Amino acid sequence: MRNIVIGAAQMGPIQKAENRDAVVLRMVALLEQAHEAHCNLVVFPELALTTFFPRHYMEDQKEVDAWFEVEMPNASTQPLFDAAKRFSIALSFGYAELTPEGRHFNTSILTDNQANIIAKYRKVHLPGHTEYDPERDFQHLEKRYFEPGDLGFPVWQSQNAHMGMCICNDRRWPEVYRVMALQGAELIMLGYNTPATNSQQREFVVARASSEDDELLVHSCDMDQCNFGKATVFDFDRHRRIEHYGLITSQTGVVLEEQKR
Ligand code: CDT
Repeated sequence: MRNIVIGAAQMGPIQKAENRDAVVLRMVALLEQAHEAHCNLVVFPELALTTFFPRHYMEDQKEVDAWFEVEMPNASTQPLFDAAKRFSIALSFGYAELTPEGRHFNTSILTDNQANIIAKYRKVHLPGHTEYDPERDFQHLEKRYFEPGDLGFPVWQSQNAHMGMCICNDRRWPEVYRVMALQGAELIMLGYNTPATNSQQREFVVARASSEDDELLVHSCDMDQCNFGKATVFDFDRHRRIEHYGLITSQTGVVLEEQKR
């Protein structure tokens, strides 16, 4: 049996003033719980190390860049990597990545159980807008601060399973799952960061710094379930009808100018 015990590390709100060291302490506390629960893998949210800064409009690029990591691990995240290695737990978490060439991505990584980074994904589907929108109670400026990921949707072999990653808004696109499934993905790690309603956003943005809302949900996943029925009715490789799927890959229909942006 290929069993992976997975911890979904749901984190409460992170305030603007909360620094990375404080956030990493919260993440390490969740890792300790994961160790108690015998987790093999823990998945943290999108942009896990800071507040969700695309809510805030900034013009000064220096101010923007301060939310980004220029290397990983770094001094602030090293305690997280150390704890993961000590507990032999693989990690996946999201952060804002600034490359040596000055490119900005909304990124997530995967480590092996010795805290070595073995995989990286850069968010492809960036929601929101590029300019300040006075109509909105809360901004969503991912398109301003990031460029679309340039790594596609790769799949990696780790823990005896095929694994892929995507981030938040990517989850709304069936193409994402399909592209990874066609490469044999059995497990997709997906961190997200998205308050559901305006009033929830107001509460999170304005009022609370909530390590008390941090929570670990644990499930033991039998990866062999991915092969369920493969020999018979559910052999999707065999029963596909690609001659009928053209609409998925070709751009069709009416595309309004504003949708192209
Ligand atoms: N973080 C993220 O991708 N959130 C989006 C909501 C954006 S609202 C403009 C989501 O799809 O959940």
